[in-house]
Amino acid sequence: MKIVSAKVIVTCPGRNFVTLKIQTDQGVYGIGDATLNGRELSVVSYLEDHVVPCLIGKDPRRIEDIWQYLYRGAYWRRGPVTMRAIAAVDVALWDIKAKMAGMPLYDLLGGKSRDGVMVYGHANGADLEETVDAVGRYIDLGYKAIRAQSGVPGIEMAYGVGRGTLHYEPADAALPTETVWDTRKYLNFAPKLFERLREVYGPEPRLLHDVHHRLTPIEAGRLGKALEPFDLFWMEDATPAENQEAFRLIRQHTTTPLAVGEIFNTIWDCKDLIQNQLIDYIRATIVGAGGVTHLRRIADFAALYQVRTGCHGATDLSPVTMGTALHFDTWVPNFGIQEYMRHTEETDAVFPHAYSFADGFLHPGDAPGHGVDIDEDLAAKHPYKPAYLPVARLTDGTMWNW
Ligand code: KDG
Ligand code: MG
Repeated sequence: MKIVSAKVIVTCPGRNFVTLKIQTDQGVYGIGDATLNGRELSVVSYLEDHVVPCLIGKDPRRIEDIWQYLYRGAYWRRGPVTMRAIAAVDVALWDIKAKMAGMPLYDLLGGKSRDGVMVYGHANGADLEETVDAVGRYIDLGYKAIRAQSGVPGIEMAYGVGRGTLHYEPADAALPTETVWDTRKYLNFAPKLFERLREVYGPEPRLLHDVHHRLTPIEAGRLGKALEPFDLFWMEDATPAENQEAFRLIRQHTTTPLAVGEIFNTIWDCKDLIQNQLIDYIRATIVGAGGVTHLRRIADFAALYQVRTGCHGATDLSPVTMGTALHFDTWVPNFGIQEYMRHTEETDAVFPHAYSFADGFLHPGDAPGHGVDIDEDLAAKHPYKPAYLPVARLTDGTMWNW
């Protein structure tokens, strides 16, 4: 069996997506996601110029060998561009293998460990009361877990406040939007939001919050401690994680569970965090961390330390990543939760998929493979549009972490 072609498809049904379609000499094809929000074309070039030529003629059944070939063979290891390109190939190959086996991917991975994948949705509002109402709408939709983000008094464009109720798209302009950040105002406000949410909705809903890399370790420790009475499911990305040791300081000050890793590419980004038990949830996902082959390695390592998965699932992860993550989540023994930011109808139309939502859970469906396809004719009707993520500055103009 041989790979005969690998085509990179760029489409923008409301937002940009990069998709790889690998075709075999036996008529079976597989689909992988290679989207890197705000830097999409760098992965297109990496794939077209440097990966596709190496794939033609290879046996698509040798998933592990091809993964190692692309990872070790580049000599230049890791990084978001390389690892997304590897992920796209890997996912397309798992799709092909599962289709050939006539099995949904979760069966090939080892079978179902659960009946459904608990997801969390994104509730946000311009101010505290709007956010409280938004959380209520998610509860009405059946969600068991909800991430709450709110506008902060005195901060004009706080992270996580969207323009729609179900969709939130931060990559919003042809050049980066400049936002201003004020840590003191945020630290003063955030506990009030969760106090009010518990007052209104009681102890049952799982509540999550994303700090989006804005705090120093000691500030994060202080926030975690202040949030303890409100029983958060997790506090995410409390501080940047390039220095994994930074999380020790947060840990020393709070029992609020910690999640991190949506920007991690490999096991090396979280090795110390996991083996020193400095986190509770690892947020790496399929497209970001080298596909099923590598994410499985991260999850197995995390299981040794009782760290559970919490795959990133914002709208910039295409339905191909969402579908594949759901098969992974259905199998992985140390599953925690799955993020689910809904895609727009335009996006769903370009990527027909077998997964479905019911009562707070997603189900991957039983179609052979990962269950997600691409309608190439429709994709061609949505040409690429440059769109950047915002940047953040402190009130005195200093660059900060968005
Ligand atoms: O592309 C950036 C988004 O994926 C990110 O800002 C979303 O932090 C995010 C989350 O937790 O979903
Ligand atoms: Mg996040």
